Amino acid sequence: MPDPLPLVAFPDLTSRVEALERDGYVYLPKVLDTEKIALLRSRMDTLESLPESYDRHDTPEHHGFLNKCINNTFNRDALFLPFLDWPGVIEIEEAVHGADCHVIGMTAWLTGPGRPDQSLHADWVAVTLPEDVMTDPRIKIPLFITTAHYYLDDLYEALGPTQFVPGSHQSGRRPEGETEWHGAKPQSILCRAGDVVIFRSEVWHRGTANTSRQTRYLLQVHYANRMITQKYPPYLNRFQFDPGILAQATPRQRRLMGEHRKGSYD
Ligand SMILES: O=C(O)CCC(=O)C(=O)O
Ligand SMILES: [Fe+2]
Repeated sequence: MPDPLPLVAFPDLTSRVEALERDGYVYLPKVLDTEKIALLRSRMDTLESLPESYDRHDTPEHHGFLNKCINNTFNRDALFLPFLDWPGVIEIEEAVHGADCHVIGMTAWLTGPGRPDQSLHADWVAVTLPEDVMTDPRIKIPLFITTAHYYLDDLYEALGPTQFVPGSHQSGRRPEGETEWHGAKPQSILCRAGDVVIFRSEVWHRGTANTSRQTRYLLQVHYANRMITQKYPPYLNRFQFDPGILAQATPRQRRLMGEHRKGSYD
């Protein structure tokens, strides 16, 4: 078993942004306190899945293991609204995606005992390029999409941590059935409850098997450059912002949800 992924807490915004660009991920310890973690977990327990929103709620009884995935969480309960622009995270996101960036999705995800390994994947590779082009120092691929993972458990191998393949965001492509990149193998993120890891969509990664007797709780917030639009299902006039939630949203939160200044194509 390879060592866990090195988790370095960089001291300031500049070095955190550099880490995200260079390493493909950045680690932020102790972002949430125990009270907030407990609140989020209990609210995630009670949220009900809406099949039309592409939510998922597989149960151990009917599907072999718990897999509950709730989309648009910011719109389901005001507790989640501040996670559009949580302090410490939003500064990094605005630095890499621009001050006019979007939150393109927010998901509460419970994975119970029996959840199998995911296959190694990249969430999105905007431009596929040959490796020698990727390693040319003149080439710097912008960060188009990143995800902030709010871990709500102390992670250990049996709980099914996320694994990253270090350096794989420099491959210029998605993995094609491979399990390593230039000898680098998937390494587990063994962080503490309340820690956050932000990663580029090009990083080869996977969620791993939950062989414990415990459910893993994860909040995912997906950010993107302004030109990339929100993915809030259901589509074609059926997604509705909750008026009560919208009434509480700050101008920045409204902008993250799509109330941006007019630009090309608007
Ligand atoms: O479950 C995890 O830790 C990672 C999930 C993931 O990468 C995905 O579903 O795209
Ligand atoms: Fe993924």
